[in-house]
Amino acid sequence: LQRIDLRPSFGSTVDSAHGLTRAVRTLLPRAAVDIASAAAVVEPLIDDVRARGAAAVQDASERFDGVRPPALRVPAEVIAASVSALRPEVRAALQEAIARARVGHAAQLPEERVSTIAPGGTVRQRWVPVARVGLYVPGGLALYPSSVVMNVVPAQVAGVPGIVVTSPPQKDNDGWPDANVLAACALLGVDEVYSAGGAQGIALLALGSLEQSDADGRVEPAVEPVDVITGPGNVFVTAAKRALRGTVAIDSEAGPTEIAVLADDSADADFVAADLISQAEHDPLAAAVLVTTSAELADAVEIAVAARIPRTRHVERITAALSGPQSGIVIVGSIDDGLAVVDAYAAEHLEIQTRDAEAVAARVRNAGAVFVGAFAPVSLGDYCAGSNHVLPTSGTARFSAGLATTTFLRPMQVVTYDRAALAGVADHVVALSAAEDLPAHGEAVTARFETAGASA
Ligand code: HSO
Ligand code: ZN
Repeated sequence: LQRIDLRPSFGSTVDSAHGLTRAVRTLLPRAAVDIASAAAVVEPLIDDVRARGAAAVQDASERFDGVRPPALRVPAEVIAASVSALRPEVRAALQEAIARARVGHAAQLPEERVSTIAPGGTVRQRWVPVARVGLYVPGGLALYPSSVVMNVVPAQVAGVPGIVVTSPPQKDNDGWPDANVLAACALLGVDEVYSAGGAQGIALLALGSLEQSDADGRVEPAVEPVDVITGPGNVFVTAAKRALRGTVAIDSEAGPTEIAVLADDSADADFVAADLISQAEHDPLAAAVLVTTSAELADAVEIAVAARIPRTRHVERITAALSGPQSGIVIVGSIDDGLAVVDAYAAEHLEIQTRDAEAVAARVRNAGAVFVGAFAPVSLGDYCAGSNHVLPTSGTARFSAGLATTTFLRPMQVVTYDRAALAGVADHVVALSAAEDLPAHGEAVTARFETAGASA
């Protein structure tokens, strides 16, 4: 872990009003992925799915995944068999994760409110779920049943009636998606699952497919397009989501995982070390950042990290992530300066391990999610805290949020005015319509008060 001492520059060359965000981006640069060059590859694939539907998806699976799924839609028996094959402790853990996430996400449901604008005139604020969402579950390094939970639960709590999952066919599972992913779908009550990955899987969700029969005369049922697509994927998946945005809504693009820890000298160095390592485990490009007021803690954390790494499994990935330019230990002169640094960094996950941790956490502005105190590690949030683990990366926590029930809800205003309420504001509508040279707008109001057409 590189050491960055910001104490000398704070207040003289940088602070939160003068270049701190830019300085932090330069000192701890996040990895960038080149999506643009994948766009040329995915466009013809999308066009093919648009023209030929399921057959095009199946052809692309054969070409890119090396296996042609027996059918696009995973049969109910295959999904049921995956649940039976699930190890009992994993099944129990998934069920607990689902139950806790349901509680945590129920609190995100916005209230329906009615505002009385004038006597007899109201605006009702409704929150309407989208009809259909598609969740993409990757099949490679980031094959996480827990992510199925984190994507499906908020959609269910929002009241989305149609929830669909697609995931790449696996050669070693007879061309069906990974068995744990199928089992997670079953435990969540999702029964519409497709064996399709990559850009073709995204195109299938966004564009749908008409009923068709394959070369053996087997009928592939129609697939209704979805309204929202969520879930991470490789560069081709991301390029396809970008290309189809507008046809559907998409979630924000997930970069490598990040953890920042804001700690003072009261923090337990071994806890901090374990937490930095836990997220470094995801990816050699993962970022792990400690911001601390204590040089002694920084030393102790480095010793604890060095002691822990050889005792864990993914040594190479972790070593690469912690020694990369995206990771490091930042020394600051005060908790106030530390807060300025973590706000400028805008981490996906931020832990507060300080005295008065709750009071410090309450002052954080930019983070995907905040974990308060010594006993709320990020890995708790990854699985069983009741919070969501799909969170904004790459500094996008400055302006965006993690997956939530509101991702799947749209505010819809419902306007109800009676005759008297309209009469009370008619002159103003007429005046504005005249000012915009749109007199028919005003006439739509005055028509209601002309004696011939007027009703009581
Ligand atoms: N930390 C990851 C989520 C995850 N961790 C899934 C384990 N499984 C991104 O927030
Ligand atoms: Zn994780």
